[in-house]
Amino acid sequence: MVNLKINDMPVSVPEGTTILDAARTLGIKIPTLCHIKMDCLGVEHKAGSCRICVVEIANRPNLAPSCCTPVAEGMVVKTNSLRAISARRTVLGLLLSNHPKDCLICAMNQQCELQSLAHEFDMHEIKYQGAQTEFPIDISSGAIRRDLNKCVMCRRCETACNVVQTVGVLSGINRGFEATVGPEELKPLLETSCTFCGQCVLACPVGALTEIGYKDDVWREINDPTKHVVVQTAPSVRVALGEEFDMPAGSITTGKMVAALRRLGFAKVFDTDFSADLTIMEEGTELINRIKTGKNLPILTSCCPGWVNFFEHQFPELMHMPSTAKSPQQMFGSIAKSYYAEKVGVKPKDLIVVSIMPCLAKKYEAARPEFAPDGVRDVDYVLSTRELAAMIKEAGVMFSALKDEEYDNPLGESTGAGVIFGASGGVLEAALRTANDILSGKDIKDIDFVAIRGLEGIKEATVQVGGMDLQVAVCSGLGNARKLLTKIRNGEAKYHAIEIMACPGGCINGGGQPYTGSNLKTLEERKNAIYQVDKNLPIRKSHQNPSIIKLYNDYLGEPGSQLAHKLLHTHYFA
Ligand code: HC0
Ligand code: SF4
Repeated sequence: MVNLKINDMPVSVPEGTTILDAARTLGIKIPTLCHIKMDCLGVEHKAGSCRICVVEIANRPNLAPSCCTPVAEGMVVKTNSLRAISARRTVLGLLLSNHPKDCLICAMNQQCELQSLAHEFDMHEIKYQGAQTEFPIDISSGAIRRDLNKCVMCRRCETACNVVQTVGVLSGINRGFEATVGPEELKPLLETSCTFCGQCVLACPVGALTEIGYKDDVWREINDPTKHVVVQTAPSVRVALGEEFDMPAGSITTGKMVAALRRLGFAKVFDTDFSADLTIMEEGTELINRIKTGKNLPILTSCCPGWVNFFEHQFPELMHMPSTAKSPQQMFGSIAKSYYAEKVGVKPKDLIVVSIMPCLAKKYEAARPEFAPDGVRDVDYVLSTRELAAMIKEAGVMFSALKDEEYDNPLGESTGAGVIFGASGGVLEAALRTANDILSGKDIKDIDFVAIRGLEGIKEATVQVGGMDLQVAVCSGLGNARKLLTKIRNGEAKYHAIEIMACPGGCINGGGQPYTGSNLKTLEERKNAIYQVDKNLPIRKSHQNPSIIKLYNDYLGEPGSQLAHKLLHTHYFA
């Protein structure tokens, strides 16, 4: 242990502890901006670049950044000396001088860490006035908005992209006044290998990286009497939306969310969990066929669009491995614009499908040309969990006071297998539940594949399915995916099936989820809530979903049929 004094108080902490963490054990908060513990990502970003966290150390001539200065025996630290406070105020003043002042209309209004610091420091004037940088705003991707005029050079996005996701799109570029963080030559994101996972958006403390919003378009469609506007809600939205309304993390808000969506004016409120069940029918059939023939193993799940973008860019030689099944979001769109549109007698162009997703890559996925047969998109608009909360607030709906309501049918009926898609391991568990029943010809009761649950980045297990031992793996976070796929490419690992999700922990930690989720505890609560929803449901296997059975009987025929292939499968691009 190392003994030191902070603000005249003695403290003992393990060697290697930073002054910032040592101070926290004494209940002393040193302000920070660039520092972030992304504990859900297993990374601590301590660049020491913003200098907001500087402290005075006795007998050292310079102030030291506390986030990256380790404690030393006998050290005497002052966190609130006049010198430290003045230096912080100068740094903050300089940052504010070159920062746009449109806080009232910024997407990060009231969630911006720079704004909070200005408030905490009681700053009331911009001392330094001068030129401001003028970078063009990038909205090329339709998913992520990049406004580098707001960048504070904390480089958290760089850590999320390069260290956690290993995509390597973002780095420090330019020099002096033009210095910023972005892709090489400041290319539009669409022209880079960005996956649109949105982990950089979650990491950004200000409004430099935010999502591209579609709320206004959705309001317009809802209020157009010629349009029939339906909505689908992704599995993990229901366990995070409550955080936007000050409910504890892990609150299950399914019924309130459905009620709120009706009050916003959607004609029908449907569930992506329904089409997650449908995905299992198609992907599960592929899994069984590949196991029986021994060909194209391992099968890789393909429902996460960030992950699809990643393998298209980074592992094109493994393109035969991902399932060809569309994601539940896109399956929902295809079925809504065919089966459902026919049922209710609405032309596909007049049926508007809106998705509520925890994910920013879903915005990009919905806009991919292959998902717009005859020029009509299967999914018209994708809103994030945060955007849905904003719509609810804008409409004056008192979310916490709403009484639970049920989804509409037929595209609102789902099983426990559908909802667990929202947490890492859930897609594979759902597929195994179905494959086990089909291969054994039994209704197996023991359906909890706990070995593949949890927030760990890579999980491996041998599972018994249909009397066979299957080697499976689950991985979340693209850095982990890279590790696993490299082993597969080199022939160092053999599996039958692998689930991959781009965001660490799965969709519960998607780039469109409330900003409150960047700590492990919140993610644990969201994950536990997902499995609680599963446990509470009377049907927990996709192939037992009555609406899915009816869809195949009345419309699609068998899983893998010609029509199923046309509507529910896709192809990938190198
Ligand atoms: Fe997911 Fe999905 S589980 S990717 O995380 O598969 O976004 O929640 O909606 O499509 O169902 C996200 C979440 C979905 C899809 C589903 C899958
Ligand atoms: Fe990197 Fe993901 Fe951000 Fe793209 S969205 S820049 S891949 S972290």
